[in-house]
Amino acid sequence: MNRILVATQNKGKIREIKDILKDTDLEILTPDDLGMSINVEEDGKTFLENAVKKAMAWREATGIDALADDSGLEVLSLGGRPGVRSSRFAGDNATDSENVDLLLKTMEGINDRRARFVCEVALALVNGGIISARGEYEGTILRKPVGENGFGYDPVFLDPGTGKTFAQLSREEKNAFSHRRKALTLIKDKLIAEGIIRSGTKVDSIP
Ligand code: ITT
Repeated sequence: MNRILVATQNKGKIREIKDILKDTDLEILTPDDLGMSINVEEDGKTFLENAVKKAMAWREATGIDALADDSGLEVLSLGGRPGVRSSRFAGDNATDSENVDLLLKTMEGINDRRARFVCEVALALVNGGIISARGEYEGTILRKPVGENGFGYDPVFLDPGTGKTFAQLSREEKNAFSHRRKALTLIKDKLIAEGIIRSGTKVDSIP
């Protein structure tokens, strides 16, 4: 295995995943590189179901090992919402800022601001195998957006470790410990353990 398709149409995710996997010997392709776009209905009840569904759909469409990421924000006081609906919280074609605005409005008057990002990554191999891994990262939700970097809910997600929102961190800083970093590091470990990528490929440990 020397090339994989990063099966997402979210440019923010592509930038982060490429950055996190850059220390491996994998050649990374994107849907844009193939001039392809497919619509996969994300009707799963869990991040894992949706990640597997997306990875399998892209593997079938391209014949290439496909890695999909299904992720989102779970707010404790909202019973885990927006959860699997994170990208569509404010409607099917909602922008990041519309989703953030609705989240802040929904949380007006709520003092328990605890939340976590969840990232479930699934790799659908052409040989039929599926490998998956999950990463989580806990923080709190601010009352207004701060910072310009990242994507999605990053401007309102305060990292307790650095005291900054994810949108105030550089991509390298966020990628050093994020939910996505944790999930992808576990995937890399599994691929090496199963002999799917060459040993000697650099594997970073989870901080
Ligand atoms: P693909 O299905 O093509 O991968 P998508 O954006 O629709 O793209 P998801 O269904 O997994 O992907 O939705 C993920 C949403 O969760 C994303 O649009 C953000 O709103 C939010 N999200 C996930 N990871 C995030 C992160 O690291 N920082 C901020 N928001 C994030």
